[in-house]
Amino acid sequence: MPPERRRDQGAPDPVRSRPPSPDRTAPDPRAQGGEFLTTAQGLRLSDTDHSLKAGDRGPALLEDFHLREKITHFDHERIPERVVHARGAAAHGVFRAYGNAAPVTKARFLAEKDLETPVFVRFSTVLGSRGSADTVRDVRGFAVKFYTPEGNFDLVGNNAPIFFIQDGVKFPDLIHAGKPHPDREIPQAQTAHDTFWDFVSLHTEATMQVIWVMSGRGIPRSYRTMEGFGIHTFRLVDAEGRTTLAKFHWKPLAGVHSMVWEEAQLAQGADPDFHRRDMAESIEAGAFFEYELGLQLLPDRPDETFEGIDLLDPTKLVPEELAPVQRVGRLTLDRNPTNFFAETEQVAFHVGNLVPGIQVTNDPLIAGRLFSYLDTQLTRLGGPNFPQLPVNSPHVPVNDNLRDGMHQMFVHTGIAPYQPNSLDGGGPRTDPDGSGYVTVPTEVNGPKVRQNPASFGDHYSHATMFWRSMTPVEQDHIVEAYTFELGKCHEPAIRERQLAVLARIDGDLCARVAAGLGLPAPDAAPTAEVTPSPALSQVVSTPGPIDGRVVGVVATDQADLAGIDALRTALAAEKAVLRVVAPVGGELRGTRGDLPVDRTLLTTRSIEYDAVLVAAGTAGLTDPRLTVLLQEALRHCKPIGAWGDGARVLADAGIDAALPGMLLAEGVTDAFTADLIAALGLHRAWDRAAMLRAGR
Ligand code: HDE
Repeated sequence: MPPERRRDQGAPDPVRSRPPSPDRTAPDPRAQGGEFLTTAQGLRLSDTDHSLKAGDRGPALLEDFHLREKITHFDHERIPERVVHARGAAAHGVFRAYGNAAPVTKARFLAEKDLETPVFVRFSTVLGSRGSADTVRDVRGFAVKFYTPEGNFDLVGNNAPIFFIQDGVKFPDLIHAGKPHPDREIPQAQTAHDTFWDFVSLHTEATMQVIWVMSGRGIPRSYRTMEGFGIHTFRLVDAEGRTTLAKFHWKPLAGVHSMVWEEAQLAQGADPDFHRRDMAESIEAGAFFEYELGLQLLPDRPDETFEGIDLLDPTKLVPEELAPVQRVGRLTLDRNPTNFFAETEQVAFHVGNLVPGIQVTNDPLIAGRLFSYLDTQLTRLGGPNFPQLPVNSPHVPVNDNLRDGMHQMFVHTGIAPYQPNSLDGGGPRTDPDGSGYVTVPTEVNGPKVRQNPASFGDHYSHATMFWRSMTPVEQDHIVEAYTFELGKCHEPAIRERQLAVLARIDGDLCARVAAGLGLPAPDAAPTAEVTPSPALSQVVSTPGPIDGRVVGVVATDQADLAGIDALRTALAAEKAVLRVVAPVGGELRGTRGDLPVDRTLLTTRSIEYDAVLVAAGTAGLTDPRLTVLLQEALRHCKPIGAWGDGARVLADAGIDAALPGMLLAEGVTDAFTADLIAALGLHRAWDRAAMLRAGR
């Protein structure tokens, strides 16, 4: 027990604006309240629109404490954005353990069946500033804070199982190369520029992470359709102290799906908040984001390798075919933050936030991170007391001997914030034998050196495995991405050097990129013998769920509004959304009721839809913007369809109805709806891509 306050001591009364309530929709007691506008000191204001002046045409007076407080606070509203992962969006949720992880870890949030742990998850891009676009080609952060009964555990991961560097000391080099050029501060939020490719073509341990970002994984369709990874190998500890090495995975229940590059680029302009909006609107509509947490379990052997893969090398993954991902719990994101700044901006993740049963390994990348995350918050959040912010506070009692500092919220009692003490009853005490965190002893020895193990020298074999695990359409996307990015580099030497790197991955990949750049392909370099890992491919052959998918239906006043209504109901049952697109806003006035227009041809763009349909009754509607919308949907391999005479609109826009992924029917029948849902469940009609390229 913490020491009592002495009789002669007082502390500020913990006055709240509102009484606490267990009801989630009730006002947050930490929020401000009261009917009247006040100063920060609680003084009611009678006017906030005029400064205090000497006469109505006279000078403003320094005496105006309200003016000075209001402007001073405003001047300090911004805090430094994150140096990386500045652009992000977050949600609250809950993690429910299946309990099957108990044999390998004593961490309660994993081991106790059906235990529900509150979580806060922040998704992000890495390179862009806070105001940059969501759909840039980049790695995505996938940071999860579990408010467990044993304190906070943070799984600060990415949507990739590997990283660019093997050692934390290289992180500033990587980020300096990826960020905008220091002289003109361009380009924003992208890697398609000289300094990035200069660095990665020289620093070839990045090769696997680079090919991963050049694939569809670099441009996810939604945060709900991407995997997450802890990347590093962790050491799990069971109740008896036995250890198992493990890699953490998040498996999205909605499947793994991406945009195509042209679509991602268009979205950067048409809706820079694309992913953020998708998550907020879906959660608001009850189409929650869901993932399963998976573990790859690997024996904890002295050499820390598995099937020849060095588990301390964060540029290597363990193929799922060799070590299956065992699902140990489900994450549901079901609540939007109340205030972006207080929660999403102020959340502070840290890879060192661990709980009993989970330890780090000697991966040299995590070593750098263990230092960095605490350190960066001192600048970003202005002092060492950021764990006291509501979003960062653990949901268990805290009794540390940390004292004072900027923005101290605790009013500590006692006089002996040190151990050992006798003056505060000896407490707070450590708990070495009970539930306290104990590091399992592991052997370490060796000379003090600045060097890597020899196995870290293999920079290409996993990139080769990745390339050879892709389907042809995924390979096309990778070729296109490298060709785009290198095509934006001005220094010929950089393009040539990167082609030499590609030659080490695969001769065909290299030749195709070289052809696109108009450069000779370097001589084929010997590539590794690899076994492909089909689990790395995203293309599915059976339809998955369509939660959160958006269907645009083009309509006019004469359209079959009843058919649109029926379709909307069928899609809503699958937690998908229908949006009516019309030439002008307002409502469509049909003979049997009205239908609100969600978007006009002026306010929409194809990127908003996973499928586009044209309703019956719209024949004759031609508009260049509609042609662009349909042609883009066509190029991006989205399902396109029409019922009734809507088919004529497709024909007028030059859409070949015989291509794959086309849905035509006389009316909105059950079969038409089922075909649409199945087509959305396959994500894209990828077969169309090759036919379009072949000139059809
Ligand atoms: Fe981070 N990283 N990182 N990182 N990282 C930060 O922490 C850093 C790395 C990741 O939504 C910063 O609070 C170093 C790998 C995510 O708030 C900073 C190194 C992985 C987020 C930092 C790495 C990540 C960050 C910036 C090399 C995937 C966003 C602001 C040793 C496993 C968390 C902050 C959020 C954020 C440093 C490498 C993921 C500066 C030094 C590998 C998801 O501390």
